[in-house]
Amino acid sequence: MTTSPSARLAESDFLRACRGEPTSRTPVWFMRQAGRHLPEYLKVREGVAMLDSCFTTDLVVEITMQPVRRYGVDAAIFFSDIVVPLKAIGVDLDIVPGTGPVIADPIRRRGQLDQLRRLEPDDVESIAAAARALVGELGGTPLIGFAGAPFTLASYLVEGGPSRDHRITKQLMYSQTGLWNDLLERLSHLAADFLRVQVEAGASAVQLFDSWAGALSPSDYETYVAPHSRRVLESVADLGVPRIHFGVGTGELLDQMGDVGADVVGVDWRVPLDRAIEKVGPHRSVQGNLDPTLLFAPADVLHTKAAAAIERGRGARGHVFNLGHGVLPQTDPDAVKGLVDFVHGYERV
Ligand code: 1CP
Repeated sequence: MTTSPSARLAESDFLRACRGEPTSRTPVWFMRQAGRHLPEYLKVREGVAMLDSCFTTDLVVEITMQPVRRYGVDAAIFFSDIVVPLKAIGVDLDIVPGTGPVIADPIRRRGQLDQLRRLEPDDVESIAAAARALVGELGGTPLIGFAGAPFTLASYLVEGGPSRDHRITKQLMYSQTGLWNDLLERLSHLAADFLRVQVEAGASAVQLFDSWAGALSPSDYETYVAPHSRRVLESVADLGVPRIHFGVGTGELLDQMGDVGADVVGVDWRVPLDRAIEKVGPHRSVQGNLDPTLLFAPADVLHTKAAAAIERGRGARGHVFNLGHGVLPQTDPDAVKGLVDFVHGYERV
């Protein structure tokens, strides 16, 4: 019996696990599965600036497909960056090799908020075109669209670049709470608009990256961040696709990150998955959570840990296997391939 790509897509193990339905095997994909650890990525990126590549339809399609072809992962993640929608509305920023996003004029005053306007479809037409082309190429493999959550975007905008302690961001949050809320509200609309563009172009799940939310106490998360992340996730609820919500070091926040409107909660490697499942509760799936540095360990160590994660994940409504954060640039692609094959071949006990 032949089935159409859209039927195969709806019944894919990845989407089934996100919805909490039984799967034939544990689905697996990796955050940062595209990118610098792949020689074919480095080749196509030669001489092309990171942000230029994100707005070039053919490159987005090619780079998104690379890990799917090489690894046979159960989902593709759209090749882009969390700062792309900011660039698309005209914020003066760049992604500097070896550093990350750098903002020309960090946002710390009310007068600077007006530049954070709503995203119009025309701003990201080359990106939507890439998503449409990808859905055709991917067939039964789901495409995950993503955006940066308001807090994590705000951290880059306020600090001016990557930060270890988010000091200036939190200073603004505590001392100018009205400005903070207006900033995060604008960023929540931007994130929601960007997710909508990707889903309307064919993405069948979304992930909201609040990578740096783990820098917050549960009470500060609730007061200063949760209402804004909730606005993002609630405003894409009508699209009917699973919403994944992930942050690093968020062991104490997992329940709150689920409660703002996630169907799947991403878990980093610091929390055993069974403990994470208890915190997340029975109504949401989980994603994770191997330490990315295990890809540098001997295969027997890597596989023992992967098996433990799969077994712990059985207590969840659904489990999508992933790392606890992104693939590191020095990772050997053969180790990644070995892990995908191990997860796919694992017979649950
Ligand atoms: O020239 C290059 O190759 C630059 C490296 C690079 C790449 C490949 C950056 C700069 N971004 C990306 C792509 C990217 N960014 C993807 C798609 C690739 C994939 O997942 O397969 C995704 C999902 C992101 C999302 C992203 N960007 C996040 C959230 C995920 C996470 O890792 O927590 C964050 C925080 C960023 C900011 C960013 N962009 C780039 C870097 C080096 C950073 C982090 C800087 C920092 O430490 O603060």
